[in-house]
Amino acid sequence: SKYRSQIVELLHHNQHQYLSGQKIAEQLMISRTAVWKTIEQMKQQGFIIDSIQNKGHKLKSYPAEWDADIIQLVTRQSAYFKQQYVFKEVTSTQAVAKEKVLDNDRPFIVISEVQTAGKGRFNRQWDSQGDKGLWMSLVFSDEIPLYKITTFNLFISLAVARTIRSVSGAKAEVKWPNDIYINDYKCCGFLTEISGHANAIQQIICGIGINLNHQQADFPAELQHKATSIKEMTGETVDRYAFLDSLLSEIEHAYQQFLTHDFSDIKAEYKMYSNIWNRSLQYTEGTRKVTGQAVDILDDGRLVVRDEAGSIHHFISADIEI
Ligand code: BTX
Repeated sequence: SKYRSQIVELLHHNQHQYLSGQKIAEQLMISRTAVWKTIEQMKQQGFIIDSIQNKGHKLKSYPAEWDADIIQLVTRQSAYFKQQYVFKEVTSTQAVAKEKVLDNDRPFIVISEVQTAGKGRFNRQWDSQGDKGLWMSLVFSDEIPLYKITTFNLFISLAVARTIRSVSGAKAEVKWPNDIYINDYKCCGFLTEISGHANAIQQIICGIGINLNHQQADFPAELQHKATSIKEMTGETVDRYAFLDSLLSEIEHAYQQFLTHDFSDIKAEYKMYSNIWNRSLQYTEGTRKVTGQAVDILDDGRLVVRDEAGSIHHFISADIEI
């Protein structure tokens, strides 16, 4: 129904009270039958709406699947992202975003319920089942000098960790350069790709996968011992729309910081959120393998590791075995 998004909005903003069909009809200047039909249809789509005769309708909960109208209400608050594409199923939101970048030079968001071929770094697979997590690609569109890009992931990962902590209370930690862990289990990964020319970056396409409401048994066997979700760690179901809302505002804030500040300005906080200090870990970058302890992060984002023999190594984006 073409009134759906308006009715969703009215119910969304009046969740503490019943709205009569008459009132909705008057506000939208449509018939009461149209209101009733739309609400019936929404119920079939998974909205829980309490409808009481002579009182009206009250929204109790949202559909388990991502709903484009609600996402639009959330993203409308965004000062930066002005467009969003919501899908039930795609191969990968990152692939879709890269296609859309070709004829869209404004910032936008791609979200999908399911990804049939979710990608990690180096073409690894990202497990992205429906109704469990947030699988999203964000396209940032500004001219950015090349030298800055090595710190982008650090700003964004801090934003994701802050969001998880504030929404759920779980002690999310960043694993340099682009994962989020809770209690040494991975709950989020992201993947940053860029387009531009020799002097500047024009678009950043950042794919983020966050495990929200999986139970441990939902993960495939090979992830059982390394993956987790926020719900698994806190015992509480994450409201995906509230999470998305907070995440977008943290990310926008972090992105503005990234544009106007240096990594050195957030380095102390980043280091406090980081889970790699004071432990011996294995670092792999290309064919280079080093076992040692991380000792610092440089202002350009590179990680400094001291190996067991005492030699110092610098990494730009190593894989770290936890
Ligand atoms: P990564 O290469 O650091 O991590 C991939 C590795 O993480 C896999 O090899 C596997 O061991 C493990 N893994 C796979 N799925 C999960 C999961 N759901 N939870 C925890 N661990 C897992 C990290 O790559 C970047 C991932 C980005 C995913 C987003 S989702 C939206 C966007 N679209 C897309 O195709 N990718 C990005």
